[in-house]
Amino acid sequence: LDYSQDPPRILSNYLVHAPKPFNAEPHLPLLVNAGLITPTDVFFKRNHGPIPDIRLEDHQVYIGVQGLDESQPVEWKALNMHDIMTRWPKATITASLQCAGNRREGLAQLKEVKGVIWKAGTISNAVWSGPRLCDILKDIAGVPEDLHNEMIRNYHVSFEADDHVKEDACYGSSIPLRKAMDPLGDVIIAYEMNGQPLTRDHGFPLRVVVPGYIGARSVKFLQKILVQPQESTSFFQRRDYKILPPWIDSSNVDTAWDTTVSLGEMNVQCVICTPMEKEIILCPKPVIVKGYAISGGGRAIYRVELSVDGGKTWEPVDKIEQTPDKISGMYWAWALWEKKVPKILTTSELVVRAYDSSGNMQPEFPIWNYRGVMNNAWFRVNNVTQM
Ligand code: MTE
Ligand code: MO
Repeated sequence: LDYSQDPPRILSNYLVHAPKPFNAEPHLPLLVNAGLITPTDVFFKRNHGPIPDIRLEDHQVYIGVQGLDESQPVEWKALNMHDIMTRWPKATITASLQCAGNRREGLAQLKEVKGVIWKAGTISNAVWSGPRLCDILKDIAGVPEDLHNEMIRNYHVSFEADDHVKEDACYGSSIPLRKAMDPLGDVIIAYEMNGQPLTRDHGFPLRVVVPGYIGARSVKFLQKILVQPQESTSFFQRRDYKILPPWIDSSNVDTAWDTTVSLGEMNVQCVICTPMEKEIILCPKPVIVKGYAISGGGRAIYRVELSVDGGKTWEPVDKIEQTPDKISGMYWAWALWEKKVPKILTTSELVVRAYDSSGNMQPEFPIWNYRGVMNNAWFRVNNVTQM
C-alpha cells in the first residue's frame, strides 16, 4: 500500500497513533474548546489504508439491488457527482461520528485487545450536507417507501469504498435498509462537511453519514451502494466491530464472529475533556470541568452527573448544550456540558456519567471484549496536581 499521496494534516492538533494508515485523535481540551461544531482540521481521522486520490469529474457511484436469487446478476446504475449534487434536495444534518474503538485504552489495561489503542478523543461533531439515501434508493433502485414493506424489514444496504486496505478488497460496511429508508433516520450521502467540499481525509468526494451509528458505518470514498438480503460480506461488517463474548480472545476468535451481532447504534457515552489526567492546576482558583456526552439512535442526553470524590457523591453539571435535528427532532449531535468546581484537591477523583432519554446509564466498570469496542465505563480523572 502506497501512502505517498496522503494529504497534509495539522499534526499538532492530534495524538497520532499511526501515520500509515493515518489514525489520529484530537487532544481532549482542544476537542471540547473548539465548540459544538468540530473544525475539520481538529476532527478525528480514522483510516484503514491510504487516502485515495479521486477526481470529482471522474467519480461514479454504482447503485444496484441483489434479489434473493443470487444467481441473477445485479443491474448496476451509475451516477456521477453532478447527478448526486443536483438531482435530489440537499439535506443538512449535524451529526457526531464516534469510532466504536473510542476509549479502547481502558479495555487494553484489563487484558490484551486487538486494535488501535484509542484514548477518549475518537469522536467529533460536524455539519454534513448531501442528498438523502432514501430519495436515491427510491428513485434509482426502486425501493418502496412504505416502511411496512417486507423488503424494508429484512434487507440491508451495503456500501463499498474506492480505497485499498489490507483486510479486504476495499473498505465496506452495511446498515439495515429500514434505517436507510426511515425519513427520520437522516442517512445522507454527504459531499460537504462544515460547509466545504469534503476533504480527502474525510471521504472526498462522497461519504455516507449514518447518524446515531458507530463511525464504521459511515463509509468514505463511496463507490458502490447495493441493496441486498443479507449484511455486507465485508471484513469490516463480519469480522470486526462486534462485542465478542468474554470467553473469546486471540486463541479462539474465529469461532465467534458468525454468532455475534454486528454493531449499529452507539451506546451512552460521557467523557471529561478538561482538566486532563495529571494536569497541573493553579489553585485556589475554581476549575471549570468540561466534556462531551452522546447516545446512539438519536436518543437525547438527559442528565450528566459529576463526582469529585471518586463516585461516592454526585451532583448535576451546571449546563448541557445539545440541539436536536430541526426536521426529525433526533439527537444526532453530541452534548457539551460543563460544571464549575470551586476547589479541586490533589486527592480529588473526578468521575462523570450520563443518562440518555431511555434511562440508559454508563456502567461503573469497563466491560472487556477482545476487539476493545464500545467502552463507555464511568470516566475518571485522577492525579490533578495543584500549584
Ligand atoms: N471509510 C473508508 N472508505 N475507509 C475507512 O478506513 N473508516 C471508518 C469510517 N469509514 C473508514 C471509512 C471508521 S472505523 C470510522 S470511525 C470513520 O470512517 C471515521 O471517519 P473520519 O475519518 O471522517 O473521522
Ligand atoms: Mo471506527
